[in-house]
Amino acid sequence: MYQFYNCLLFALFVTVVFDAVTAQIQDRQCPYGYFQLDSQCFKAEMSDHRTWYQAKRLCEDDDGILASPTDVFKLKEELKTRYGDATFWVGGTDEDEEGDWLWATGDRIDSKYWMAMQPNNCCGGENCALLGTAWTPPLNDNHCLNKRKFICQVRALPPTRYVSLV
Ligand SMILES: [Ca+2]
Ligand SMILES: [Ca+2]
Repeated sequence: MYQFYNCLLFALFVTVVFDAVTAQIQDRQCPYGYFQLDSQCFKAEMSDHRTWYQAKRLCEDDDGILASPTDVFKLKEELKTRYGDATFWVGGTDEDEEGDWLWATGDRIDSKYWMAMQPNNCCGGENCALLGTAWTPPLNDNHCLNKRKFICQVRALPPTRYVSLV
């Protein structure tokens, strides 16, 4: 009888640990430090101010891209909730052809995301997209060599279902 209870307790213990570990891994669809929006993962660099080019390279070093969200409004709201009013480099650029704005994914930037009177290619040329959480709509073109906060993006991974306890 004593052994039976020991077995039962052990089985219960294994079940609880297994569930806990599985739940943790299933929730973790984005790499550490990234938050999830739909099937995309984003990370805000709040203290590391960089030029657009440096930011792009740092995101690529992390196997990602400068943020090129499918829904800019949704990303803006999430960033505002998390960090308040701030501006960030995102992955849009018209460097290849003036006025032809593309995300890092190659998709065209929808004109509904630009602030009024933007993009204006001001002041000797602005070829990089800046997202402002206080702006509606949230995008403005800016000079690429300005040093700013930035947002990296990677793809969310499907949840891992198999967990080995040994
Ligand atoms: Ca431009
Ligand atoms: Ca501008």
